Amino acid sequence: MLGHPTAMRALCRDCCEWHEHGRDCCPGCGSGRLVRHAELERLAIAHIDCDAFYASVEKRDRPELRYEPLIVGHAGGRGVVTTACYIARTFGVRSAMAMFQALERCPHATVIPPDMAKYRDVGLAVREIFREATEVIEPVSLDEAYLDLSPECVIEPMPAAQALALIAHRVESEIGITVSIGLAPNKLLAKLASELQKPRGFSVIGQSEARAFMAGLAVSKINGVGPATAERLKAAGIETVADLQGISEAELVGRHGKFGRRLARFAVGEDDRAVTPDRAAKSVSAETTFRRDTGSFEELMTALEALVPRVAGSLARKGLAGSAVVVKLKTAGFQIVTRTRRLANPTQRADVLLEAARAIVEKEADGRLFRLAGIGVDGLVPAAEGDPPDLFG
Ligand code: TTP
Ligand code: MG
Repeated sequence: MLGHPTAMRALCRDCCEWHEHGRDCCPGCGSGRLVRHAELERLAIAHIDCDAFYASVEKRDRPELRYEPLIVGHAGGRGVVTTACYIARTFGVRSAMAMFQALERCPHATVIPPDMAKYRDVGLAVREIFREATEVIEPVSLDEAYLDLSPECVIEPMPAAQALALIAHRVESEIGITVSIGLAPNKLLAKLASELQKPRGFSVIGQSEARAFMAGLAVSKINGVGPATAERLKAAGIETVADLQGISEAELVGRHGKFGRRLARFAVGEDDRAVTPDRAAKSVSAETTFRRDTGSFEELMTALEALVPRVAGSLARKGLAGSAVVVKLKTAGFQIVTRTRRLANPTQRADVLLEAARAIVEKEADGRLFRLAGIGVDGLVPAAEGDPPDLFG
C-alpha cells in the first residue's frame, strides 16, 4: 500500500522522479514542471488525450513546420478542417470549420490532407506504450483512452502519477507527439481534468475538491449530457452544475428516470463506472511461458506458430479481423516488450499474422533471454473489411 505521504512530495514531469522539497523547480533536473497535489499519490484513474492529434503527427514528420500554423483537412471549396495545430488555433481555426473560412482567419497556414492509415499506426503505437504500464485500458478513440493505474493493475509498482509522467515522456521521445493527462478518482473527473491544461498538460482533480470543481461547469460538460438534454435542463432553469447540485436526487430521478440518478451523482463528481478494457481485443491474443528461458529466433517462432491458430480461430468466431499484429515478449528479467506491426490489410489469416510476427521477432531476438512469448492483434475491424480476395489465386 502506498499510504498517506506525511509531507506532500512533488513529481517532476521531466525526470519522472519524486522530490521531498517544496522548491519551484526540480532539484534533480532543474525542470519547472512539477506536479503537487495532496492526493497525488493516491489517485489512480487517468484519461489521456493526444494534443491536436493529426496535426501533431504531421508536424512530427515535417519538423520545418513546427512553429508554423498547420491545418489537416482537404483543401478546396467544400473541404473542412479535421484538426488545427495549437498555433492555427490562436488564429481562431477550429475542427469542423469550413476550410475557406479557416484560411480567411489564417491565410499563411499549411494545409495537409489527412493520412488515416498513418494516424491509426501512431494511435496504436501510443496505446502500446499505455499497455506497458497497465492492461486495464479503455480506448475511447484512436487518440484517447482511460487507464486504471491502481496498485492491482499496474505492471510495475509505482504511484499512478509517476507511471503517467513516464508515459507522457515516452510518447514524446519514442513517438514524437504530445499528450495531455487527467488524473482523478474516477473517469468523469479524469476526462474533465485532461482538458484543463492542453497541450502537454497534467492536471489533477482530487476527491476533496470534486464537488466545488463540478459546481463551476456548464451542464453540457457532464459526460452524456448532449445538446438535447442540455436544452431540456435549461428549460427547467438548470444551466450550471451548481444549479443541478441544488436539486435532490429523487427529483432528478422523477424527471429523467435512470439518467437522473447518474446526473445527481455526476453533479457532485461521483462516478462508479469501471475502466473497462476492450474485451474483444484483450481476448484475441495467446501467450505461452517457456519451461526454460530462450533467446533463439527459431524457438520463439515455433512458439508463436503454435499460438497463432488460436488467435486466427478466435477472430473467425467473432467475425473480426486485426489491422496490426502484436508480439509480446517477457525477458528473463520480467521486462515486458510489446511490438506492433501494421498489416497492409486487416486479416484473420494465421499465415499473414505469423509472417508479420516474424519481422518483429527477427529484430527482437538479439541475444536477450525470454521467459514468455505471445501473439495477438490490435485495431479490430469487422471481418468484411479485411482479407480482400486474392485476385491472382
Ligand atoms: P480530439 O481529441 O477532439 O482533438 P485533437 O486531438 O485534434 O485536439 P485536442 O485533443 O488537443 O483538443 O480529436 C482527435 C482527432 O480526431 C483529431 O486530431 C482529428 C479527429 N477529429 C475529426 O476528424 N473531426 C473533428 O471534428 C474532431 C473534433 C476531431
Ligand atoms: Mg486529442
